[in-house]
Amino acid sequence: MHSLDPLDLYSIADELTDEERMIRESVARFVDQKALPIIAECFDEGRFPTELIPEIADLGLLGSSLEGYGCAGLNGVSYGLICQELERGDSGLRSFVSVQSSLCMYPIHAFGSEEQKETWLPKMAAGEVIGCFGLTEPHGGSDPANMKTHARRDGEDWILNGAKMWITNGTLAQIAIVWARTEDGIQGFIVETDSRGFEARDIKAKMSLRASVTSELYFDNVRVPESNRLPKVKGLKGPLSCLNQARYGITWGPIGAAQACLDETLRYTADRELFKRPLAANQAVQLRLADMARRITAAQLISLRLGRLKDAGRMHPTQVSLAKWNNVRMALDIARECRDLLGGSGITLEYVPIRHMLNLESVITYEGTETIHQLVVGRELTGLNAF
Ligand code: TGC
Ligand code: FAD
Repeated sequence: MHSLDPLDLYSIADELTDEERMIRESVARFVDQKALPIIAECFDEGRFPTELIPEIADLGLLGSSLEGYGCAGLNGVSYGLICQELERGDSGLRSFVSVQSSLCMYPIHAFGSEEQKETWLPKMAAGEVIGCFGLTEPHGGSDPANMKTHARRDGEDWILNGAKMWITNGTLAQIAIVWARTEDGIQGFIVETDSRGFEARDIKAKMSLRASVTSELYFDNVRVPESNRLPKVKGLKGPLSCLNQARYGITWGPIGAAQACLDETLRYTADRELFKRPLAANQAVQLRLADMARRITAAQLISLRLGRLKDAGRMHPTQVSLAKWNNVRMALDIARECRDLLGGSGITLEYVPIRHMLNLESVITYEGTETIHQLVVGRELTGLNAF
């Protein structure tokens, strides 16, 4: 009966190059064989599967779109497909790779000295050094311009004081990219996490992104050498440029989460018989499934177009905002619908929707909340800043 792939109704796969298709397939294989068998248990136990890091690195997924320094130098669409397949497994896996690649390796590559690049990037690509990215502070993440963490010059060093909140990979990391206020504006520092005065504590009792490490960072007179300051950027555009990269990947990731939910729900509603017919044979159910396919297709087309714009050097931050808003909202709504269509079974970790649904509650908040992205689009349309 099927002539189209239900998870790819518009044959997006045909629009990919051979290399892009091969990358997607190799990450999909890794997710199917290595991640899916353990991820529900990791979520239940509230632990990130660190045992997968070496294979993630061997596949070239860390800093995959950077050139040189042991990185794979792939294009933007390939990075998007990597995010999509990882998030088909779990948002925590994609988060790990987003933070390492877009929020830690990217700023070193874009804003670091040659010495910083040579010191850190090859080890980060190999998964031997893990990074975290400290922008958000406890008093309000949406408004990073109101940052309190500060660094003052002391001879050849800087002295860092303050705190960061909700930091992915915080207690796993050997280095933290920390954004701090200085006399000369906001600047970025590579803070080695074994420095005196640095402390990272895990945030417990999370109901979302349970297979991911989320931490608080504290800096109590941490001494950072001038050689660890990122020399090539000043101001909020430094961290916001990193966010453009990560948010771009996040437009793809939730497509994978939504596909996983729809895939399982198609099988479940075909097998389950109620009122003497398969659940999927009801019009009210098919309307819901069709709507999911419609929204996934629209998201796929948006991300592919965005990726091609990125690879042509023409991606605009407002386009990223629209795509992040649309695609995360799409996936969260679909995960909730699928959870419902699975009835009571939908509340267990035996099926994927509730895990994706809970994860996506974080994804819609981090990297700019849904409202922030709506306001970015509003500002573009009207020329009026409503923040
Ligand atoms: P605004 O006054 O508009 O701009 C300040 C400076 O930044 C420049 N800029 C950008 N540069 C690059 N990319 C962008 N997207 C940029 N947006 C603005 C701008 O040109 C200006 O530069 P200059 O040279 O003139 O000084 O900034 P604003 O203060 O009005 O802020 C606007 C707003 C609200 C959009 C921004 O503050 C924002 O995006 N807030 C949300 C913060 C956020 O997304 N935090 C995310 C933290 S990291 C995270 O969540 C990681 S989760 C990781 C995971 O696990 O996957
Ligand atoms: P707030 O900024 O306090 O926002 C609260 C509510 O107010 C939201 O609904 C928001 O949309 C709304 N709001 C804000 N401003 C306006 C306005 N002008 N008009 C209308 N409504 C508004 N940060 C990092 O730096 N590094 C990380 O690695 C990282 N990882 C994270 C991992 C997880 C699991 C989570 C949950 C968060 C992570 N974050 C990270 C932080 C994340 O970026 C912030 O949570 C996010 O930016 C929102 O900040 P906030 O939580 O302080 O909410």
